[in-house]
Parts: sequence; C-alpha cells; structure tokens
Amino acid sequence: MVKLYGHPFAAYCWKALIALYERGVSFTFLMVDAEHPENLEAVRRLGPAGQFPALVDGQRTVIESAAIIEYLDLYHGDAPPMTPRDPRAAIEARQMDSVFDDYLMAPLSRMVFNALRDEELRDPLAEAEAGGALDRAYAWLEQWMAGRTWAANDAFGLADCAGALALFYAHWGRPIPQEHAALHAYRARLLVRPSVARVVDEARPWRANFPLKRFAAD
Ligand SMILES: N[C@@H](CCC(=O)N[C@@H](CS)C(=O)NCC(=O)O)C(=O)O
Repeated sequence: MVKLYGHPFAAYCWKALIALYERGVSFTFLMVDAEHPENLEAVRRLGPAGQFPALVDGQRTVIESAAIIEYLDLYHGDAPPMTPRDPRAAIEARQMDSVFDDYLMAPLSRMVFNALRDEELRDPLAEAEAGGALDRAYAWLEQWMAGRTWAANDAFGLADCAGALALFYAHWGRPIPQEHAALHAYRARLLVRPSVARVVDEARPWRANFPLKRFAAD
C-alpha cells in the first residue's frame, strides 16, 4: 500500500495529492503535524530537509513532489501519464513544473516566511522584492497561457499539478492583476477540476494559518 506523508494545507502536498486523485490510486495519508510526532520524525529521516510530501511504497521512498508524480506515472493508476512518455514532449511539462515552483512558489514562500517572523525580525524589503518577482512571473505566464487550456502538452498533467497550488496560494499573497485574463481563466479552470477542488476543500480547516491572505474567498 502506498503511504503519503504530508499535511492537507501544505502546498507541495497538493501536487502529489492531485496526481494520486487523478490516477485513482489508493493510499494511506500520514499526517505530519505536532500531534503525530512519529510522522514528523519519519519525514526528517526520509529527506535531506525533512520536508513533505514523501511517498513510501514498500521498500521504496520517493521525495520531491515532481518525482513522486513521475513515480506514480510508472507504477500506480491507470490514467494517462501526467508527464508525457515521449521525452521530447516531457521537456515542456518539466519546464512548466519548474516555472511554477521556482518563479511563483519560491517568491511566495519568501513572503510567507517573512510574515511569519516576529515583527522585529522581518525584512522590510522582502515583500516588495518577492511581489515584484511574482508580478514578472504573472506577466510571463499570461503570455504563455494565452490560447492554451493547460500549461503544457495540451493535456492536464505534471505542470498543472504545480500550477494549481502555485496560482492558488500566490494569488492570496500577491493578487494576479485583473488584466491577466488568460491567467485568471486558467486558475479558474484549475479550481473546478475535481482533483484540485478536492485538495482545496480538504485544506479549508487550516486557511486561517496563512499569514498573507488578502482575499476572503477562493
Ligand atoms: N521541493 C519540495 C518542496 C517541499 C516543501 O517545501 N514542503 C513543505 C510543505 S509545502 C515543507 O515540508 N515544509 C516544512 C519544512 O520545510 O520544515 C517538493 O517539491 O516536494
């Protein structure tokens, strides 16, 4: 039986969960929080930074959300692969996965960590710098998404798993400008996808923990 260590509110766990739901894989979810110290201890052991998600499948451990998705493509579920089998096509999926992780999630994380610090330890430039990085990424993504339904390869896949969590949370920290119609439409399309709607719903009880939430809804 596949086991996934994670937390329902943790952005990168969404990436793995969306793929598990899309592929109809049965798994046991192991909550990583203070009430489950044994799971905290396990993730510390499983990866260099003690982060989650971490997937355990028998003797095999897979860390890093994108690697988990590629592992599921090979070993679990009947749906078409989330990363195309053709390595030439897979380049676009991996490119967009990295764009969402590196240019949305990374600056957003800097904003979140800064906001979580005690007031006197906050970097006064962090929010503006990360916000500028997000604005540049939004503008680039607006061009990229114009005329596309999904972020890569004309099919829902790895890139959209990353896009779902990145656009969901980034928009809370730094609203996507109204004029980016293609990007707003893509975010809306993601939010009604059943696998994505499910992770959003499962995370609702922890929403108040997000320190930068500028929006009341979605
Ligand atoms: N590159 C990793 C990032 C994982 C990550 O940042 N996980 C966060 C939760 S969303 C985490 O473990 N945070 C707790 C910590 O860093 O101690 C991936 O893609 O899985």
